[in-house]
Amino acid sequence: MARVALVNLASLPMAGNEPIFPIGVRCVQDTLDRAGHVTALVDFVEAPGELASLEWLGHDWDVIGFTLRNIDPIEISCGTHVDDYIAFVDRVRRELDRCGRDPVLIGGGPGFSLFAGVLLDRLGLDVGVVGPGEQVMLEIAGNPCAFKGRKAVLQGKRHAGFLSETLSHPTSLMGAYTNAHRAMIGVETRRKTCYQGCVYCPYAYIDGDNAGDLKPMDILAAEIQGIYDAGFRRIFFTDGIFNSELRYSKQVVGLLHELALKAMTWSAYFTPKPFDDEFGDILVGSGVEAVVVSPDSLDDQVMRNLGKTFDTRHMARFLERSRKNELPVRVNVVFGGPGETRETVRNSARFINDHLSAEELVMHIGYRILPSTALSRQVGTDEEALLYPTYYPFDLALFDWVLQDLDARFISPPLMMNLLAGRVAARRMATVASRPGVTYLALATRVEGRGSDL
Ligand code: B12
Ligand code: SF4
Repeated sequence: MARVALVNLASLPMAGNEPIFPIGVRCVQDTLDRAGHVTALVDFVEAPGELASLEWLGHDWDVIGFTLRNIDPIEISCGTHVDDYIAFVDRVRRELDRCGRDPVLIGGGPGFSLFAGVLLDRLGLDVGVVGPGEQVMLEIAGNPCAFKGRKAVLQGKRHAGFLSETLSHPTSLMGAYTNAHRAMIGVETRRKTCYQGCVYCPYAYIDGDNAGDLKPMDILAAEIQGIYDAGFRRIFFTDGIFNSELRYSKQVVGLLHELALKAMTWSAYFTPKPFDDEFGDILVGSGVEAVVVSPDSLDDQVMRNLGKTFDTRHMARFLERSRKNELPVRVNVVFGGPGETRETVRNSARFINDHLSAEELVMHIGYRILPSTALSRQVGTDEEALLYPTYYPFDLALFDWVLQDLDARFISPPLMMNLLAGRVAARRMATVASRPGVTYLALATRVEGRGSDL
């Protein structure tokens, strides 16, 4: 039996961070608890005082695990969370040294997984875990000494308990997060890597080989009921694509109808294909808050370049179906992908102007390049170089083109602020040449004045 502290670094007060319920690290904790280990989850939303006091370090932990959800802040122009993580873990290490303690230090979580190699080193950890953490953490807790000083990145493994164990969360942690304005909690329905291959997307890498496990309906029902009873009224299903397997997605939506939880709403990332009439019908009255799709461009060539397996015809059909059923829709568009030109911006803007209302468009400029993606291979950059926000090369005139081409109804004050912040951030970034003819924008250095106060 080991003593394991799990620290939710996503709950640190950081510029551009809005902590959300830490479901990933809760999965890990739940598995360790079931195996009889003694655990504590240190969360600074639940217990803000623990940040200054570090009282939790007063116990003799065998293992301390840090979960890093996001590397990038919500508004990417705010910079990066990396410096804050480094400063905090340094502080923890100094305190451990002072007390003469030397537990095994582990890193994990989706953001960590992306940069496991470089973060293992910069945070000074013993082991880093890529992908699902339950099984590796069981191995580590089973024999902590064997992992001390290992300096290795381990690949997460399939966790069979996903199919049989109902995840229920501690009341005080749930209470801390239901207090947030319109609090939303993540719910996992599947452990399955996305079948599409978008060039910028690292999900297949982060999720690892998850064997395609689909959570049984009775377990899902119990989890959703528990969340509801704790006071949450908004769910986000965390799948890469919620409706990639229509049959199963229909069962999940059917379950929500059956549960009929008053005022409960939900959302997820959807794809316009597969999306049939029956699915459109079943979504009606299920509490779906927004059917979020990410064509990212609405120019067929750029969509192909991005690796999308659908085109503007599918988008038009999806919108038609949604209108028929009066479903609320959100369409994510990111200008500045591979092959974006003056003409392709015009094409996307034309589709947007013809098909969308102002509140249906969510728009950004610039593709943040992440490691282990086709985009990172295209520009020839490695994990280390990408740690600080780094963008696929795009023409800075994009900001003007978008403003010229979109109808006035899309140009709201928040959008203008967003574009302005993006433009300022882009100007602040260095233009880096990666290989002949390829340059990209990178926030390449430590952000001034940040990361020292945690
Ligand atoms: C669902 C999701 C969302 C939902 C979250 C809904 C909710 N309330 O939970 C929404 C849409 C709101 C969202 C928003 C954002 N997201 Co998001 N999101 C995801 C997604 C698709 C799934 C995350 C998830 O919950 N998975 C299910 C849980 C159970 O798995 P998990 O957290 O990975 O945990 C497992 C392992 O990581 C590991 N593990 C976790 N902790 C630990 C600890 C230790 C010690 C160990 C060993 C292992 C371990 O074990 C767990 C169980 O197997 C991921 C992509 C992905 N495929 O992971 C992006 C992802 C996490 N998001 C990302 C980002 C950037 C964001 C935003 C900042 C985007 C933005 N600019 O607004 C915001 C930030 C939100 C916030 N306030 O923090 C990035 C983070 C990396 C980065 N670039 O910084 C990801 C990886 C996507 C990407 N682009 O690469 N997101
Ligand atoms: S569809 Fe979504 S989850 Fe799948 S590869 Fe593309 S961006 Fe990633």
